Amino acid sequence: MRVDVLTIFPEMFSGFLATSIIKRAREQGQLAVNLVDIRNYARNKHRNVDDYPFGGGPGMVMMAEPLFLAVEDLLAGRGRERPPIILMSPQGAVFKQALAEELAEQEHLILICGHYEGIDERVRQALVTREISIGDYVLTGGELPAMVIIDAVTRLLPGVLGDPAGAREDSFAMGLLEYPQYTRPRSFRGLEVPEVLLTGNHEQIRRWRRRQALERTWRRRPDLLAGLQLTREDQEILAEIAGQAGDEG
Ligand code: 9D3
Repeated sequence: MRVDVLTIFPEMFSGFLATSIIKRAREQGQLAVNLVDIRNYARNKHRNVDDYPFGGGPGMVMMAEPLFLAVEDLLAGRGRERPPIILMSPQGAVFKQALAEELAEQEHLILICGHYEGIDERVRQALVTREISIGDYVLTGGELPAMVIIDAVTRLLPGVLGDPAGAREDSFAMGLLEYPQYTRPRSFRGLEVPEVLLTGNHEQIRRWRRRQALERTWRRRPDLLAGLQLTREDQEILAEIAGQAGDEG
């Protein structure tokens, strides 16, 4: 996958791109990230890419032209290809695992990181094909959200994670939070590993983990349970959990 990132702060990406799984994906040719400094497409000698809002009001607005020129440059000579042009924006749809999976199927993405108080509306009107937010909190710009998208999408690309089951079998893909995990030693500062995990009884271990995952999800993220197709066994376990929680008062 190729990802073009339009930003006025390309240096923010260097640590991210040079680390761990993202670094390896780039080295293995599964991911190519092209950072485009929007200022390279500014018109004036000060390289301004923002201006005062028509109608007055506080703050500055990111100008349309540098963004149009940058995207046109990226698409020049690439035939009929029309990659998604995604604006990172607090007004976008909230990013979810399902959208990460959808984006991972694309050959090419263009991500635009906004800044200042806003962006000229004509960018949305005539350039952008979708807008994504990463959640309901206020950041200073779209760079961290762009890295979140790249991170979530890259680990879904074929061959990026060693274990092909690993990418899809984790909690959000499965719809449940994860069960507790332990490694050596069995006893740490008086804190013991649950006995069942030491028995070697794989059926009992499977049931214990399923119960833990269900109980955690029920207590912490009941909203996730609502969207799931639960098996008969899951429904029985949940009834047990709800009964015990009722006893606890
Ligand atoms: C002072 C301007 N704000 C008025 C309420 C709007 C605003 C514009 C731009 C607030 C934050 C930002 C910068 N944030 C992003 O560009 C952004 C973002 C975010 O802040 N939270 C979650 N997801 C995203 S995606 C892009």
